[in-house]
Amino acid sequence: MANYSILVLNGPNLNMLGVREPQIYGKDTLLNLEQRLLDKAKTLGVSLSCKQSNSEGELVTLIQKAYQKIDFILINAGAYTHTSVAIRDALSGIDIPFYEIHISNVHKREPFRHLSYLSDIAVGVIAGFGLYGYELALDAAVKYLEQAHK
Ligand code: CA2
Repeated sequence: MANYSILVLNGPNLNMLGVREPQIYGKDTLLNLEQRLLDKAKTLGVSLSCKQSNSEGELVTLIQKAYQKIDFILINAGAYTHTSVAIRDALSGIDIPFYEIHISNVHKREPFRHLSYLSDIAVGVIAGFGLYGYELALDAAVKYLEQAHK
């Protein structure tokens, strides 16, 4: 298998995982989640890097830097999902397949969370599986890449 590179990008406030609102986002910290994903990536034989930023511009820069370096992106853009044309443009400009991830089921929350600027250009969307959604997404990304490069 080729050594695929996968980038996990987390947006604003996700650095607060495990610190506040455990009833919505769970008790696990971002650091724990990233470590679990790194371990899983090792088992799957892929390279993984994890980044988080609270800033829209920095997320755009991180997406741009992935150009021609990263094979797949797993992104939870947090609240920017519902507002950011800039993140959408960055993702559509680099031609890297991505999954949109949400910890909560955004569709059973406030109506403003039902709109996503990313869903229609994503390969897939995962929402409502808690932090396990990232692991599902990592498995699915590897399957996607294997299939695409057959
Ligand atoms: O469900 C998700 O993953 C969201 O992307 C999370 C965003 C929210 O704005 C989206 O509508 C859905 C919010 C992230 C906030 O993360 C926190 C984590 C722990 C404590 C406080 C905030």
